[in-house]
Amino acid sequence: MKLSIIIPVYNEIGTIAEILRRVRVVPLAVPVGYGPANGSVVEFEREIVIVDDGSTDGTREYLRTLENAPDIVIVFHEHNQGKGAAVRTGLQHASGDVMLIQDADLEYDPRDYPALLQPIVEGRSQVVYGSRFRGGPTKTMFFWHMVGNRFLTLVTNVLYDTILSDMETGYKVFTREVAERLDLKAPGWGFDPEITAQILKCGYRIYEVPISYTGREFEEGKKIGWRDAFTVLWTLLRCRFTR
Ligand SMILES: Nc1nc2c(ncn2[C@@H]2O[C@H](COP(=O)(O)OP(=O)(O)OP(=O)(O)O)[C@@H](O)[C@H]2O)c(=O)[nH]1
Ligand SMILES: [Mg+2]
Repeated sequence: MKLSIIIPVYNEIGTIAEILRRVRVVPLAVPVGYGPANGSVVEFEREIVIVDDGSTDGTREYLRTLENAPDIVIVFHEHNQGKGAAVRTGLQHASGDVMLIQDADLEYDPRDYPALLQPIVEGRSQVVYGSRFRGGPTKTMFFWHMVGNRFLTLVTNVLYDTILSDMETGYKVFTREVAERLDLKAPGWGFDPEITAQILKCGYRIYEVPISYTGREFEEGKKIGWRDAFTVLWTLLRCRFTR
């Protein structure tokens, strides 16, 4: 099986080389402890799909130096369009059986990949989210971000009748079958609610596994702000009440 690791990148010159190093070295052997293949190990081939979203800080020039790497596909957006647009471009260029979204900062840890892939290889789910709120090792960050995350996840649960603990997580993993049913349109921070809404409206149950999380500080480039919560809320409502 092949894993496509989709990395949307916008002005991450401080972290792009390190995240690529981490993504490339992490072992992708997933033990199967369930179902007919119990006892076997599934080895994933890896494909890294990087989408530069119009970076202006040198990230683009750095990525140009990697264009001939055999394990990497790189796509450049002429202008900045937002994370949602970057992921959509990434999905269009991905050839794997399973898709995994990986942010280009260092907040999420690729060592969680085997745990994220396990419910898929065991045939328990087509969609897995890594949750920062299910007891994994996490750096304790901002109180109001936690409140915002919990609130947006609660709204998702009420509107779509589910019990997620972390709708906004960066780690979203799904099969090609799911990817082919998506019709993503939100260019920016509407990405997470839109993909979650479409997955749930298709009738898939999302499997959650605990992941580790090392949030960055605003001085380190953290960009998300409280205004972005309104985009998320609006997207949740729009997707719930329109087709
Ligand atoms: N902020 C931002 N990120 C983008 C954009 N396009 C692609 N990305 C990438 O999407 C990923 C998520 O962005 P982040 O800024 O880390 O978003 P976040 O983790 O929700 O918030 P912060 O870490 O607080 O900034 C990163 O890999 C970005 O480089 C864009 O237009 N804006
Ligand atoms: Mg981030």
